[in-house]
Amino acid sequence: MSQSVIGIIEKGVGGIYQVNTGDQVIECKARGSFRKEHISPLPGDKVKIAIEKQGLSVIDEILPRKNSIYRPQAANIDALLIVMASDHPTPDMYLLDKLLVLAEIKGIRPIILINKMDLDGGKHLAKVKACYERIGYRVVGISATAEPEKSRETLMNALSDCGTTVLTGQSGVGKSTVVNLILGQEHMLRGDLSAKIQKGKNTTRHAELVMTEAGHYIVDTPGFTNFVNEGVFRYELKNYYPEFEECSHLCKFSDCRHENEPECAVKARVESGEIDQERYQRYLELSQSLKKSKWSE
Ligand SMILES: Nc1nc2c(ncn2[C@@H]2O[C@H](COP(=O)(O)OP(=O)(O)OP(=O)(O)O)[C@@H](O)[C@H]2O)c(=O)[nH]1
Ligand SMILES: [Mg+2]
Ligand SMILES: [Zn+2]
Repeated sequence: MSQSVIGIIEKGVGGIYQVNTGDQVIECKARGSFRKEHISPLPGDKVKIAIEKQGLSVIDEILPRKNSIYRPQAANIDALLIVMASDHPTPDMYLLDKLLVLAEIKGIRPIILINKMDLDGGKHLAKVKACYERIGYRVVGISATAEPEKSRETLMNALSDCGTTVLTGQSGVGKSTVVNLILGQEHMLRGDLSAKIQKGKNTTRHAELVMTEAGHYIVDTPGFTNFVNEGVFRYELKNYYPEFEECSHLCKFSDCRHENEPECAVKARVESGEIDQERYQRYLELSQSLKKSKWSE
């Protein structure tokens, strides 16, 4: 007889899943029929497993998911920590807006983290705050390497009420530095070691949940260049901009896309400066790019 328990998948590589049941981490394989049903367990999934005394334990059931994302592949995400550098690399505001849309679609709370403040004395942070705090987003600034202690404290505060948090953003902005700062020296050493072992292997799609001191999970993601617009249709893109939602009921047409329509309240606010012009321009650009994609309706 096997014993049945509930746990959370922390990692899955090559069909072997590490499931944390609260008092131990158990290696499991997935029940054979998942494949036929085109379901694959993801890190972050809450699962029911059958513990086997001999051989691998088995994931029998995946409990309902709150959400799931594609890059990294993970489920039940509470917060998306969107990391940007003040400089090096040059901030990609278009990517920031796309990631905010992704968070809105998936029902994940976004937090914008500006790192490397030591490089510009906080100028970029001030610019991002001016645009994004006004529309309801949380923006925090740190210098992970220049002021590690202060930065750690800021991060701990920002993440104190977040459950599972995924870090995302361009390559080189400091995501892994931030993860190491949160987790401390021990993880860093382990991380370096496994990075050496993994060298040459493609590990980008394998998310790993790592538990913090506070008992939350944190997930690092290697930087990426091509972004996947997950499930956003062009006609609904506008719904994911909080500043548009505030006034879209004043547009002449109820299905106004705020592009070329007459008597558009959003455009009026862009002209008066109440809505950030540059972010609006990026919205138009994103809408155009969706026209060419499979999400073109
Ligand atoms: N000046 C400065 N450099 C920093 C800061 N934080 C991180 N860095 C440096 O930025 C570089 C990139 O940091 P990583 O943590 O590897 O960046 P990443 O986002 O994980 O990059 P990918 O894994 O490629 O996506 C490293 O050389 C860090 O030492 C900071 O606050 N200030
Ligand atoms: Mg990294
Ligand atoms: Zn409009």
